[in-house]
Amino acid sequence: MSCRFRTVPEQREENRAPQILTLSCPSSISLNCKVLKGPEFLNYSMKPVKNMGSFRYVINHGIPHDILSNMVDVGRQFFELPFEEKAKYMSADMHEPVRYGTSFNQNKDGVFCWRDFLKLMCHPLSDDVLPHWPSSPPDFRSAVVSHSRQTKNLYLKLMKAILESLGMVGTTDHEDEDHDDDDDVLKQFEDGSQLMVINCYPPCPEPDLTLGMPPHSDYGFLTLLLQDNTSQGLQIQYEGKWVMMEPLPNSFVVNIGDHLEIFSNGRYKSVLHRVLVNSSRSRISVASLHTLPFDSTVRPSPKLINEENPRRYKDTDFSSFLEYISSCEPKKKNFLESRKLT
Ligand SMILES: O=C(O)CCC(=O)C(=O)O
Repeated sequence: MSCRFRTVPEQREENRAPQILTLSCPSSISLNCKVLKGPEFLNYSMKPVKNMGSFRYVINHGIPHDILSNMVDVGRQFFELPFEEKAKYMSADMHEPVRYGTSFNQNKDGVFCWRDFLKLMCHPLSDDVLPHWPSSPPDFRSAVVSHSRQTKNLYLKLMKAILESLGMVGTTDHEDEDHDDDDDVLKQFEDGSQLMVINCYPPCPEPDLTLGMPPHSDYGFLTLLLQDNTSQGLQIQYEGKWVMMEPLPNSFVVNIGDHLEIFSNGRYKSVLHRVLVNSSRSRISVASLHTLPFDSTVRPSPKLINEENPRRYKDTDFSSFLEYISSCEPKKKNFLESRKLT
């Protein structure tokens, strides 16, 4: 076991067996079949808001398989390093661009979760940050840089389609139309921030008594989550039940985050999710979290506010989020709740 803080709690916080519903046919978007050309994606992307709970996989995304498998491999190798080597990256300061830690929020969690993590700021990636990334295993940095570039591109494609579905940029079906304003909208996403979180859930002797991560939603616009192919763990809440998100080969789970819910004035809903652990093998996942530049204000787009749809959320930014999670134990969607206008 990699981290020194671990003991299994006497009972899981939600003291009951999880309700598990496994989807045999997950909702997914194939980027191969012109789904990103406006209307088809519009149907797909609005569907979750109406009746699916806002979750899906992305398959056929075009990212080479070896980039994904290298990413999982270097992540696993990092967590297999001696504790003293990993401990070099430990910090209680949430602002550190590279941070190794345990649990969900080790400064505040009353009961620790069965998880170790490494967080890396990937965009902007200034020259002074990269030398602080782990240099072991030897191909760690190159694998993470390749993965982060590819996931950033995929995120931008998905965001463009989501903006089309919200009527905020023109659809790619009408190439002859003037799309100058669209470039300004898209630019803020291109310049946006990206954080990579590599998670390791070691085998747990009493998996029914703990969680890898408690129920939470992510702060950003979208999270692209890569799961290793060997074991399941991620569950998403759908109609009050926990749905197991099976690891599909070469896929990403796309989780809608709080910032997209706020920006879309509630048309997209952020996804509550949690992670179960198991007793037989460690599980690796790699979450790539994307939002606007760190110093930007996130607010409901004025284009989506009118008499019928009044503004539903307050302004927010990344530093208020960090302040919030530094000052209290994060629970479920409590940060998002704090941004809601009553
Ligand atoms: O490990 C997983 O499957 C999910 C990780 C996650 O929820 C996160 O990093 O925010």
